[in-house]
Amino acid sequence: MKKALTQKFCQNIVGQFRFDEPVYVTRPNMPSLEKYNKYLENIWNSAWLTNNGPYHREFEAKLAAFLGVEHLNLFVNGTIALLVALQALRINSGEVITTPFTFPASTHVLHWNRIQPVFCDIDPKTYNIDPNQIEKHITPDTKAILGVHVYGNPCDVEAIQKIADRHGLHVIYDAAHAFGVKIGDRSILEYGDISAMSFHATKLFTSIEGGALISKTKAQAERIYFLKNFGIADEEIVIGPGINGKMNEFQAAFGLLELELVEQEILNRKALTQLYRSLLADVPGITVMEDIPNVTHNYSYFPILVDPQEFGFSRDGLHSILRDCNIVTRKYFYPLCSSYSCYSAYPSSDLKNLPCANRAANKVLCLPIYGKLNTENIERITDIIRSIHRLGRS
Ligand code: T4K
Repeated sequence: MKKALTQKFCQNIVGQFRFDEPVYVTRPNMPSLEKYNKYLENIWNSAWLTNNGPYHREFEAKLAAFLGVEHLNLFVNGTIALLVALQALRINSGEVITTPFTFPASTHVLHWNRIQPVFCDIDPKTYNIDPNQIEKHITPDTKAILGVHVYGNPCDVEAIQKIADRHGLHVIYDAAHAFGVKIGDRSILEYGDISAMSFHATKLFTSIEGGALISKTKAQAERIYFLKNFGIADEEIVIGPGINGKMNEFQAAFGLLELELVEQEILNRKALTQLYRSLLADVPGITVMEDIPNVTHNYSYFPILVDPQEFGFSRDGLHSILRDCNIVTRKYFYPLCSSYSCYSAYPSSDLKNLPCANRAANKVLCLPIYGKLNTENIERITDIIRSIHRLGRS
């Protein structure tokens, strides 16, 4: 009886609030087609399509200046960039301590480099690898720590570096979510040995597909440059087993145009984040993330945690009713990487080792956020969430 009533009220919510067009978790901030066409014409006329072309060089220089970093290499996507980061540091055996609360790519690149991922629990506030849990996982086979700045929230970079220095380990950051993020005046990309970025279409800043590695030294940057081009140093010298990780001219041109838009995009997302936070503040069972002092955030995601007891519905229940209302939320990052069948047999994948990560994965839901969403959209989405809560408590 209660189930039937709930279903009926659910239908009422859907009937009252459903969006005609899907509201996706994110949308790329498209540049002007007219401007892109000019770039296309130039690419066509020059017939220079890839291999460090003029737009590639221009984008690389402008992006490095924009991000305030010295050594930046563009890549075709973020996954290949991460794969090459490990090769650049000659990490291709042993163990790397990492987080299970991330996109599959962060763990798969370890496997592809013949490294065993060792999963470490996360900090319940930032959802990033918890430095207090790292040292217990260090063994003679440990080569590095791979942290992910999830949702653009910085890892505890100082604590991680201290551990790495104490044990002679490399530090790599997956900064796929962290475009433009700073700690104080310093780019988040300057921490660790190498940081990897993603410019996929779903990212705050996109070059369709794309990525970059930010490294510490000129020598490292040079090695990365060779490795992403099959290891070719010149026509007759191959320095090592490289791969094809090059960004092409079409991506670079898109990236150049996105650079003109990204600051406004961050401002728009910041305003939407603040609105979400204020409108969700009084909804029991919904926890939002707050800004971290001294950090410049990029507001690339809007994750909430759903407490089923207080909210009245589980995260999955909320996800599914929102989907019926044509709102496409995502469970970034459920399931944990440690739960995939390819990794679940590792001792560190035991859920007893990962209580915070497991809790986050079971409760988190990323709500739609992108610059073109407007105030009314956010008000309507939060109205729906409030109505679902009332229904759950009735
Ligand atoms: N490390 C981390 C921490 C990452 O999050 C990622 C990628 C990587 C590494 C690897 O970087 P890349 O190799 O991808 O450069 C998406 C992206 O495919 C993935 O790049 C991203 N993380 C991840 C968080 O999200 P899906 O499977 O959720 O994408 P999809 O196709 O469901 O798209 C989500 C929504 O975005 C759609 O509902 C609508 C919108 N969308 C998507 C595309 C592709 C558009 O509006 N236009 C589009 O072209 O993985």
